[in-house]
Amino acid sequence: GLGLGLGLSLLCRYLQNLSEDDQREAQALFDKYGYNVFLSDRLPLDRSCHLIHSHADYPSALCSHGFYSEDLPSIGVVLIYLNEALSIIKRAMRSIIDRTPKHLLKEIILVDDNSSEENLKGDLDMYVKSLEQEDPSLSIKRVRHNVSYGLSHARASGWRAATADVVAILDAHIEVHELWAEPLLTQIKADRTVVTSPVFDKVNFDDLTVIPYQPASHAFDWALWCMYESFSDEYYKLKDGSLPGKSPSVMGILVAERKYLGEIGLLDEGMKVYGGENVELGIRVWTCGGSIEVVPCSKIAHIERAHKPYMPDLSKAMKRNALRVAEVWMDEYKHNSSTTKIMTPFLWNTNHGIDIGDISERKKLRERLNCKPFKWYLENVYPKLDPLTDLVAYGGMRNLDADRCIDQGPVPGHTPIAYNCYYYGPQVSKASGCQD
Ligand SMILES: *[C@@H]1O[C@H](CO)[C@@H](O)[C@H](O)[C@H]1NC(C)=O
Ligand SMILES: *[C@@H]1O[C@H](CO)[C@@H](O)[C@H](O)[C@H]1NC(C)=O
Ligand SMILES: *[C@@H]1O[C@H](CO)[C@@H](O)[C@H](O)[C@H]1NC(C)=O
Ligand SMILES: *[C@@H]1O[C@H](CO)[C@@H](O)[C@H](O)[C@H]1NC(C)=O
Ligand SMILES: [Mn+2]
Repeated sequence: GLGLGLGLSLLCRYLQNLSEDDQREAQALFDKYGYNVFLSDRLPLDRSCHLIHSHADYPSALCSHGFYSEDLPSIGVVLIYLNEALSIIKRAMRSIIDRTPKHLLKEIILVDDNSSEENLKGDLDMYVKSLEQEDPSLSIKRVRHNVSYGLSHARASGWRAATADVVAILDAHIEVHELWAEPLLTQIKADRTVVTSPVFDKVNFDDLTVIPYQPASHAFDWALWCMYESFSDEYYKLKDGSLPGKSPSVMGILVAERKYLGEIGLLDEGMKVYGGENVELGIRVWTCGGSIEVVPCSKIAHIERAHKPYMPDLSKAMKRNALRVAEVWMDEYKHNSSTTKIMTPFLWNTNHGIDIGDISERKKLRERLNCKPFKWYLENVYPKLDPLTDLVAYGGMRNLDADRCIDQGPVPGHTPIAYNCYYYGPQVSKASGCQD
């Protein structure tokens, strides 16, 4: 979408300062990965100075060293990737090792979803070896797929390789902040049925600087595309921004008790490529007896990529995955006629013609866990998802003369702007983007 215009001009300014050869190389790397690999390759792996943040505004002692017990569950960190840049994966691992207490970090599990990049073989092996020499007590496991199964399956196979009490399933284009794990582990120790998410800071794809984001809950629209939503009114009345807030879903990254995640059905591995798995998890956790929290004291910096390396057009897989969610979890809300209309931009109407695969196992799971209806979820967990019963129309708004659509402008402010019509993401909703 739209941060793109602004971002590319930043990238251009970065490129202008390079020699012509370097410019060509940097541009080619950017086109391939969707972020500035040329710069990443030249930044230190432990760039802690960029990541320090202050919780001085918070009234409670939360978010500070000394607040958290030493006696917390152990954590295993799963990093999934498909043709991610080597320096980005190394920096993620470096940050996890440097910023997770040694007695809590049991393992790091690298899940390669069939990358073709050669340097993710030998060169990454060498880096892993050097980390093992540095700390022989840390277990670094490798899972390599010889087929790209997509995000859900990759995350699940990382979970299967884990042995720690708690599993953190992360993207590989992240850097964790100091004190990222303790707040999450504290919540999970108190309640094993809580699935947690850190707050993401944004890492610009062009200059790789870290932009802090305000804590917010993770939600989604009727196209099951994720977006940020405010916490409940009750939450803000407590006037302590360091407190965990209830969230309808997760954006993608999640930290949960390992066995509990298995008990409630892990992830829908019938989903392909990308999208929808986070919404499915959100609805399932809440309706089947658990809960989800975004924990402001825990922060992870995450690169919002300019484009994703999986395939040129993600929308087909996203529709397919979203239809699986609707079929299994959304009861009458999936064929309610006006709801169907809402979903039409994404071909959610009755004749979508998409083969969504076998959902019988997921339906059985829902029955076995005796999960509450979707209506309960709407009323109790996510009342801000408006059923739009008096909806007149839904979709992009196009100026016929200029052939331009209303869209969300760049940060800060997201002031509406006119932009090429692509009828996707913020052009049809206020969605601002998912993790992946
Ligand atoms: C490019 O170089 C100019 C002059 O040295 C400097 O002011 C500017 O910040 C640089 N831009 C980037 C993006 O590095
Ligand atoms: C897996 O990787 C191999 C080698 O790069 C490639 O030929 C094959 O197409 C990939 N499979 C899938 C399903 O992506
Ligand atoms: C892929 O891996 C599976 C199990 O690890 C193995 O049985 C199969 O032969 C492999 N396929 C290819 C094409 O390498
Ligand atoms: C769906 O239909 C029911 C009646 O069958 C109606 O009460 C409800 O308002 C409709 N909901 C939506 C989302 O349109
Ligand atoms: Mn991501």
